[in-house]
Amino acid sequence: MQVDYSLYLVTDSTMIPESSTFLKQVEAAIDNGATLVQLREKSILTTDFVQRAKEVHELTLKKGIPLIINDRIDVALAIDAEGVHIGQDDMPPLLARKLIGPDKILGLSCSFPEHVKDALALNEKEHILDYLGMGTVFQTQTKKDLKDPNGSGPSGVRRKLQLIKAYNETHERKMRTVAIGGINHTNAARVLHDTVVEGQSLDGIAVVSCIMANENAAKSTRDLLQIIKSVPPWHEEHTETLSHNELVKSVRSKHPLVHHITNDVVKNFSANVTLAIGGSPIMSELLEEFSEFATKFSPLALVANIGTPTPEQIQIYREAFKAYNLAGHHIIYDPVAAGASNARLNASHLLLNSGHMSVIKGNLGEIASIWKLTSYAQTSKCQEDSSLMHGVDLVAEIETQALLTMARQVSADFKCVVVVTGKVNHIVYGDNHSEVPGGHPLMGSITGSGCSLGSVIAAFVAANGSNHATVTSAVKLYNEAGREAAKHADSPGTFVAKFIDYLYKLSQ
Ligand code: 3NM
Repeated sequence: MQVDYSLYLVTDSTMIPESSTFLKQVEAAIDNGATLVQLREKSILTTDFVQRAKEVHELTLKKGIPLIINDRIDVALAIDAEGVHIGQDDMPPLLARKLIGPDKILGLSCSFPEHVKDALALNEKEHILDYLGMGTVFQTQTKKDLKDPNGSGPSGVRRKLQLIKAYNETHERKMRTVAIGGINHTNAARVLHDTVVEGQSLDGIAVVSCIMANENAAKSTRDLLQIIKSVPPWHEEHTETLSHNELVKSVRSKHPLVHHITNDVVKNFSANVTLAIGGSPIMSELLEEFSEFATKFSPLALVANIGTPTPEQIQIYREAFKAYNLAGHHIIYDPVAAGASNARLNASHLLLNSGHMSVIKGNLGEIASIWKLTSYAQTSKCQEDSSLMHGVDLVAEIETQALLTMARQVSADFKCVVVVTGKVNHIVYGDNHSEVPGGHPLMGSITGSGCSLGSVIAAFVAANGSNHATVTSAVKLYNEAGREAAKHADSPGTFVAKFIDYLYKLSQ
């Protein structure tokens, strides 16, 4: 049976809005695009479970979509449901398969990569499992006894998909996958598109409260389906190729807003850099206004410069990411000193799971730290190289080839342009790679010269879209201004003024 897993409704009768009933919610979902249904009842009498299963089965049969019963194989057999879903602590999959026979659908919850490995190993000998439910992606109130209550984020799903990919490449009968846990309209696109590893993608998303607790379950289902079917703005192909001069010019003519959430020490400088190239800076950490910015202003991009990531700051970034992703605006992520401490790396882990970034910019040490958060980190030999680096500054040179591999893998996992700054800057996006000569040593003696490159990239990306050429152009302009300024200044103070001047002059 070819099953469409794209929008998997898991029911819960404890969260129905007062204006509706359990069956009405399920029917609304089925009529508006749910592609399969799992009946999940945790505290209900067997007689009631069977009755409910029959009622739901009638609805699913009418639409020709499968009904899966959670845990209760006896109920599934009693009503001849199309399949069963089991958890790690339920009936062992091997026995479950024996009981339901070879033709029914069998799914298993997998919270950790080890669960996935075990499930795949089980399928090596004979066909046992059809699909894996991969959770918990984000925190959720719906299920209480979760094995991974904080959620693995998209990065956790990628790790599991790496395993699935290896399996599916060598097996005719593919293991299918859905992600579950805290998925809703604000994050479904990210879950589906940002988790793809080298062509292996999820087959669908599974949701409970997003439909079952919704006052308008029909609309909620339709909206989810629309998200599933469309390409998010950050994945759209950019076919227009503008020259460097055209890209520079368009920043001045479009006058993009660049919202900075950045550290105090660079705010003034970053604002001046933005103004010099024709952008308009906003420095705001007032999370109440982020949604308004995101819906009201365009072109607009956000610079998220991770200064000191306190819990309050993290909350501010997360609110901003939500608002900007939802409105389709670009975010430039600058993981300042990401490898200096575990706390900083954990903050980046959390933040990169909280939103889609269009560009990640950092020096070699920072990008190597971010690489540790990728699904490649466990297996690749780059790990040895990355352990040589930490903090804001690079403490060991690595081969360009290793650097590029790391940058490519960060780009592949986070689906973004990666800028590795240094004596030579590397810009990597998918198969594209460009090298841009660095600025001048005097840039290292003023504060904010690293951070405000983020402002320039943001202005370029807001005006021209996030693609390899646009980001390369921004890096080129910035470093050229540094080199030109140094020709007319031999000390840091004068250099600051000349640098701003040359950003202004070169962007005319
Ligand atoms: N299983 P919602 S999370 C049923 O992690 C279930 O395996 C999970 O509910 C897992 O869509 C979950 O409302 C509940 O967040 C998901």
